Amino acid sequence: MRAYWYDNAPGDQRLPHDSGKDVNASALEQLGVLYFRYPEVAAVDELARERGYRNRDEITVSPEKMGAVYEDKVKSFFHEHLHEDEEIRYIRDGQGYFDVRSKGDEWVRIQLEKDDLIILPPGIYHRFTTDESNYIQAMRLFKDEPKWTPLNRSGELDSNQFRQEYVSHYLN
Ligand code: KMT
Ligand code: NI
Repeated sequence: MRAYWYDNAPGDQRLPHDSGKDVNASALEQLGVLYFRYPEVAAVDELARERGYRNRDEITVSPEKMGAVYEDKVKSFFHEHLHEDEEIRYIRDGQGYFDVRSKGDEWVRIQLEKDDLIILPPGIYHRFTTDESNYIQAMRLFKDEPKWTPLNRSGELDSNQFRQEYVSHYLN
C-alpha cells in the first residue's frame, strides 16, 4: 500500500496521478479508512469473524475476464459515490487504486497490491480504478445483506443519514 495526494492532472484515470506527496496510514485512519496487510488468508478469516463479515466473493476486473464491457465497467467504478455499508476489499492479485476524499475534499489515491486489505467506512465518497496493467483480482467481504449500491455524489445525497453520520464522525 502506498497513499498519496492525487495530482488532478488530465490524463487516463489508470495513470498513477502521483503528486509525490505521501499520505500515511494514520491520516487514512482519521478519515475512517482502515488498512491491513495479510499474507495469510487465516488472518482475514479472523477479521471477518470479529467484524461480522459472513459472506465473501471474488471479482476479477480485466479485459480477459469481462470482455467488451471492461472499459465501461472501469469508467463506472470511477464515478464518485458512497455506500451505506463498509466496502471491504482484499487484493489477491494484480493492483489498483482506490481514491477517497480528504477532509478538505481533495482526492487521496491509495495504491493496493496483493495481500492488502482495505475497509472504507459507510458514507465516505470514493472511487476505484485499475491501473495500467488492467488487472486486479479481489475478495469482497460483506455482512448478510450488504447495502453497497453505489450512490453517486450529489447535493441531495448530503442529507443521507449515512453521509451525515460519516461527516459528523470524521470530518468535523
Ligand atoms: C468496487 O467496488 O469499486 C469494486 O468492487 C471494484 C473492484 S474490487 C478491487
Ligand atoms: Ni464503492
